[in-house]
Amino acid sequence: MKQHFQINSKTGEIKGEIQAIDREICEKYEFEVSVTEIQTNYHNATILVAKNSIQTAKLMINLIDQNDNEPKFTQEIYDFKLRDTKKFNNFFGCVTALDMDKPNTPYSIVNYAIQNIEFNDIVEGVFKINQTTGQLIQLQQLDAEKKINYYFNIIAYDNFNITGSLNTTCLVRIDVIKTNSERLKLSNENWNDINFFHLSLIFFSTNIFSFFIYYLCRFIFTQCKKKKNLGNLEGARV
Ligand SMILES: [Ca+2]
Ligand SMILES: [Ca+2]
Repeated sequence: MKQHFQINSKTGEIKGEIQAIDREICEKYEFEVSVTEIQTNYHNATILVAKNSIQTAKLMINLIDQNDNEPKFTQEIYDFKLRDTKKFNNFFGCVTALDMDKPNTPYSIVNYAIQNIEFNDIVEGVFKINQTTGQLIQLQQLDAEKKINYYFNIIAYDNFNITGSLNTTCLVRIDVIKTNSERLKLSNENWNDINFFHLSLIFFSTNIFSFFIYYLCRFIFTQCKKKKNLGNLEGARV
């Protein structure tokens, strides 16, 4: 305490060492100040302290925050891998920056924005970031045959980017993974072949069964007819 604040014993003026005090380390200070009535005896050059002349008071100091911390990302580089089959409004990750200034104040509230760093490359319209949460969203389908990497910066800033705002940046690196479309196409063709085979088999089996039923009925009918003719012949003999 003593090294942070000093009092002028004659005027009562209190000074703090600005370099030594920081709200992020200690927000409140509390101490006692005493005042003493003295009497000087000029005759023999002595100082007398009057009885009951010492008074004390409590002093409480609350430090007002300053925006002296910039937001800091939890990582310098964020890597993501995206398949080129993913389409629209695909949430794929999040970046986070923390600010050590007083919580829930503009000095510590962090907002995010994308900074395009690639020459002649349009990240805008391909990716976007939620300004308040840092969530990254893919806006359109990617094509690994045209572009396999995207690089861009994200800036995190406090104090709503107005006077005295501090900021910092991180790098986002995205690899686009090619989906094996030939294999997918082949699989579809195989599936079609299998379906055709199954349908043919069902059709063939149905016809074989019908064919079997037809000959079974014909055989039974023939046997019945023979039996009937034999009965008639025996009746004629009698
Ligand atoms: Ca601060
Ligand atoms: Ca800050």
